[in-house]
Amino acid sequence: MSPNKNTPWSKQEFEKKLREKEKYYHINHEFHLLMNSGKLDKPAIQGWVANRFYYQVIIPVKDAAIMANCPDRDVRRHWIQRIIDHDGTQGDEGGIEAWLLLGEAVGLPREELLSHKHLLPGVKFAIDAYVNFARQQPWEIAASSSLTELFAPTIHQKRLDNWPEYYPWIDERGYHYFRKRLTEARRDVKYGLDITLNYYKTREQQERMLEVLQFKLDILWTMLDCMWMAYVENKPPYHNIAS
Ligand code: AHQ
Repeated sequence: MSPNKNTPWSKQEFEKKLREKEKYYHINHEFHLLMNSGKLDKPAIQGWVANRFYYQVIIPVKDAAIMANCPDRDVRRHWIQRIIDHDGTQGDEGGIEAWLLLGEAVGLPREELLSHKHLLPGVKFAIDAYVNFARQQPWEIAASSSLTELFAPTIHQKRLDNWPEYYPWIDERGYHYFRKRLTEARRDVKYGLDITLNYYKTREQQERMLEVLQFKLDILWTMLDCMWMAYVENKPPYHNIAS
């Protein structure tokens, strides 16, 4: 351990501090605990797929914002792959298309996802906070906020393991997205971690990075808080207001 609170952490210590944030990852949110134990009903699964669609379409916009702020050609050559992974390219329709297939697999037509008619206001606010953060922060800080994906492979694997058993009504063609992310997330994390461990030099900067990661963890957690109110408590915004 570094001797005092002003000494920068070694790269190993810094990475350990980042990974210690895993307990705050949204896999531990009660919405995901219900989901991964088969206790969500169909409207709740559909609501989650529809609301997460806004996150999926915003990710490439967020990554383009990072690239727009990044003057380093080599970094952009790496980072552009994230946009291609979601927007697709000739011969690979990409993650947004795969999520639309997930929508159809849970019984939601493409138009319903594309219209964002199910998007909850609080989910939109949380996700818009992420893309605005990426637009306004130095590219290295915005890039490091993607490191919640340190914990993502487990969450995709859990869905692949649990959903077929608990939600047999879901067409298995919808699972392509989760399989795709298992490898893409691991590749993205390697590069994102390299940028992060090399960019934050002083102890103060390293402590700031832990706050940046907590900000992104808060975004993911808050999204599920909104979905809990709407799909578990059945109390979406204005549920008690006579129309
Ligand atoms: O499907 C996800 C994805 O493409 C990304 C990109 C990355 C980022 O740039 O912030 N984060 C992320 C995540 C995806 N899926 C989430 C999930 O629970 O399925 C996890 C999320 C993340 O951990 O940030």
